[in-house]
Amino acid sequence: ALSREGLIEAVSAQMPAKRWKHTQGVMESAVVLAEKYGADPVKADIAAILHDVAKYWPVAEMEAVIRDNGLNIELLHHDKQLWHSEVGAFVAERDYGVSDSEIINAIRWHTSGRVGMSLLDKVVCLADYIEPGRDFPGVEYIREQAQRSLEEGLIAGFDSTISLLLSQRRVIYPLTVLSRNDLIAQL
Ligand code: DGI
Ligand code: FE
Ligand code: FE
Ligand code: FE
Repeated sequence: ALSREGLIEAVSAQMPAKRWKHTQGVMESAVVLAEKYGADPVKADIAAILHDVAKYWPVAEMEAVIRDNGLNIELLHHDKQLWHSEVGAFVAERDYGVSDSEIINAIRWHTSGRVGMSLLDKVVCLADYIEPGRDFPGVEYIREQAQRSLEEGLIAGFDSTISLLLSQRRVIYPLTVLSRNDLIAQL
């Protein structure tokens, strides 16, 4: 496996500067949330470094990796924006030598969430919403809710994503809704 510095070098080289800046923000927020809520900050940091590693892969390459490796084929029927987390989790293990399943899962579920999100899944997914560089409408409310609990923060985050998708008449990936409902059930 690569060292932390090696990972940073390899991942940052795969994306435009603005996406690397976002990733650095997610690293910072993920460590803060991990410390506040009792997750492992070292794992949060590594998952954050890698979470968007596949974000700029050509669509055809993402599709090939999903098909050729028995990943979640269902995703191919949904928005391409959802593919990079599945592909990222796979390449983190295959190409970057990450063997920790908690880290791999946090990468895999960072966009949609899942039913029964782990503590680390929640930290990374919420950090992705609230990192300091984010400035979409409603982000301040999500940051406030994130101070109350991981679940409140994530519900606010998923609600904003679902609202945006509704307003744009886009298809909602069912797992996004199931994740949001499951978080409400956890309150
Ligand atoms: O990769 P990031 O931009 O940092 O953030 P992300 O991994 O949370 O991806 C956000 C994108 O994914 C955004 O364009 C909205 C899209 N997305 C998230 N959930 C759904 C979705 N798109 C559809 N169509 N359906 C979803 O349920
Ligand atoms: Fe992402
Ligand atoms: Fe996200
Ligand atoms: Fe991200």
